Amino acid sequence: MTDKKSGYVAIIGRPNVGKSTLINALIGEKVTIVTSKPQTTVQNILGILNDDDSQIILVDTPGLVSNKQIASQYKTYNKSVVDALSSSDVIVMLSEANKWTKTDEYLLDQIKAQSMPSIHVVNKVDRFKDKTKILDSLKDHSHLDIFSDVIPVSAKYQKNLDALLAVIKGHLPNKHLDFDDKASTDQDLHFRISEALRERLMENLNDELPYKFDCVIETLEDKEKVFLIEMAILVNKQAHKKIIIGKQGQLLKRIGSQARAEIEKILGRQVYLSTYIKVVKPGQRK
Ligand SMILES: Nc1nc2c(ncn2[C@@H]2O[C@H](COP(=O)(O)OP(=O)(O)OP(=O)(O)O)[C@@H](O)[C@H]2O)c(=O)[nH]1
Ligand SMILES: [Mg+2]
Repeated sequence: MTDKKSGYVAIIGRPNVGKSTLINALIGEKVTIVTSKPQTTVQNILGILNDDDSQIILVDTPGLVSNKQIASQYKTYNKSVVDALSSSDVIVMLSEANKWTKTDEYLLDQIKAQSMPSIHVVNKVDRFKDKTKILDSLKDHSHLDIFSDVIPVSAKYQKNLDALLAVIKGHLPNKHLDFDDKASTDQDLHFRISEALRERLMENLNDELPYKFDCVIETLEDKEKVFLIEMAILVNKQAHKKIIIGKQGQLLKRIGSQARAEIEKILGRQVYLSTYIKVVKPGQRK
């Protein structure tokens, strides 16, 4: 295989700024889940973008949280971000248009500690009519000097993404490819399927519940024309089971049919999905 421009690009930012949306938009395929709730991504996920002269490996990371008294769960999230930073060729820091927080400051400190090229992407510009004001407001931040470029985009509406790709490519070295040039992600199908169900559960549940379950594939049978899939949703409490099932089973039915549609897109085939809920003590979860 001949050398191409290739390398790892860590996409980092606060929870909910649109990191996963950006990766899916750049790749043109949904490789990582997106919800309206913070802390959707819980581990690093690779999205791989191949074209004639490059292989860009985008590293989706959990949203970074800066609070010192963070729960142990968030510590592992932050560790994933640090891992991604230290093993990347380029850093892309995502922030939200017209919103700069203490966590963004904290992220800057993390980036300053690294020596690789970094790009600041300002996302969700579609929310504001006057685009010039967005960049003007950033000029107040002296941090701008650590970035090679500042690029306003809308990941959701796919605006200005070509400009971002051109800048990323400009920073990548020539090397042998780490992945097949047809690959779009490093995740196996089982993981992607369980993530699809987790996404639909998170989006449909309120309050604390979006974070209190696991999704497990019990069976997956390839019947040539269709896939038969049975999945378990593991919860700690009977009360959570009741909420997820909903009145007359309506909520679970809706989640199941949304998840089925997502899984059909991943597998490219018709899917029969059945889901059930299992109450297990936390220690008994796999
Ligand atoms: N208006 C607008 N909304 C966006 C844009 N990009 C992402 N969103 C929305 O922002 C929310 C969070 O998007 P995600 O891609 O899950 O954000 P994330 O940074 O990966 O979040 P975590 O994984 O929780 O850290 C979703 O509701 C997206 O639809 C954008 O460009 N414009
Ligand atoms: Mg995410």
